[in-house]
Amino acid sequence: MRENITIVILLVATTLIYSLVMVNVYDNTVASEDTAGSSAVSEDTVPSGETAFFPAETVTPTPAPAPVISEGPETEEEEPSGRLPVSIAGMSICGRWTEDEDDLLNAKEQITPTPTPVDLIIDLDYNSDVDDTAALRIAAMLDRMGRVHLKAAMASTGGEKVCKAMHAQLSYDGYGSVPIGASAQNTPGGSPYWDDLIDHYFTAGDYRVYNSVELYKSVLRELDRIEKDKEKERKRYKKKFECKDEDLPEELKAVQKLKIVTTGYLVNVAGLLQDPEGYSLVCRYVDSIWVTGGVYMQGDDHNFICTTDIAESARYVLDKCPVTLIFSSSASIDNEDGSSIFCGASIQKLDTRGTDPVAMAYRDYAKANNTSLIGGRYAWDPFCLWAACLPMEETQTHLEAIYLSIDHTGRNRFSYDVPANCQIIRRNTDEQGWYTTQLDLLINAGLR
Ligand SMILES: [Ca+2]
Repeated sequence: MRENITIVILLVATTLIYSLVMVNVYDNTVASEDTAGSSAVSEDTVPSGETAFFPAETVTPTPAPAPVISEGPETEEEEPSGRLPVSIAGMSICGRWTEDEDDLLNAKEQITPTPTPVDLIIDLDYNSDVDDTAALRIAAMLDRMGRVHLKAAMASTGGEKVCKAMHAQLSYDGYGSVPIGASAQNTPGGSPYWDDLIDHYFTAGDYRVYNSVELYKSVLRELDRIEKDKEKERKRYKKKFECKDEDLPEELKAVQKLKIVTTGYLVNVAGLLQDPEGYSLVCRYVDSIWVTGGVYMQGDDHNFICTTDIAESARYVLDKCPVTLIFSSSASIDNEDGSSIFCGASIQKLDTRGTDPVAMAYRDYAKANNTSLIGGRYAWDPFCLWAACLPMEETQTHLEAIYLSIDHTGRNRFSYDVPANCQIIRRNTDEQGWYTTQLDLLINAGLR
């Protein structure tokens, strides 16, 4: 009896295996016939039962893996050359590179996700120099990677063109919905790259522009609403568990705050602090303000001295700012031998089609100034933005307490002789190439 059962089981199993083999042979034959003459599997030749090559528009987004910028494991696997392998979802970026001249694309550190992305407002002059475009690109890429939430982009230069140009770049990077703040003081300005960016990438559809002080307040009011809801939760929790504030879970204790990074003039931030509601909101919901500016140990920085109003704005912010104020001074990107961190060289090489807005801006700037940016441009703005948004152990930076004074002309002076009133970003190492690589990887991540 037992032998009969065994024979029956064997027969059934053999039949099943035969059926499966034949189905597989049939599917492979069909796929092979459909793809004759082509080594690639096309969207039209999806083997039955497989989902790997669905047309892009039908792919259901899956939870993103950890964003990684890394050198990657040493394997025999062939790497594509000529472009960084970048996932459009922005969740996987590999810094490996096969061409010797592009060795600066070999990242030596990893960027890993933070549990809670930093809410960020970036405030740019986006006119007189071109590194603002690199800073805006890095802000968008860090958002794409889940490292920041880019809540708004402010222009500290006046006029509508600068707002349209910023919107154009953001649109290219998929961030056309980010609201734009127009200069609170309508500081005059012009730029060699605005027209090019507007002509190529401006779309009116999702263009939203506001007075920058009003936009700052609007974003901060949203944090106020979140905090008020959280306060109700805290009360409910304490009542339910009959406990005190210190017994609350960490996620209920924490107040959500944002970071402001300026890469231009401080006119908008000064306007925000002069506004009573704005000042109150900054006190409660701004973690820190990171400012690109300051000549170390003393000197004339364009971001402080450009006009009398700009100088007064810088003085006002330095004097009145109620939260941590951090400066990315010349010492942040300069070595003592006078050399500096540059970035933006590789995006120009990689943009072979001439369509990337950051590369476009670098080329326009070089042409207008009758110079070459083949080696990149000073990394003043992108460095400050990058250092502000990521943990300092990742950016190989630290903060140093210092005293800063700014006179009526905007001329600044740092000093260690008196109690500190701010901090400056310092690098842990003089290896400028490492910092260039980190910045360029993020800039290049936006390349299509
Ligand atoms: Ca700038």
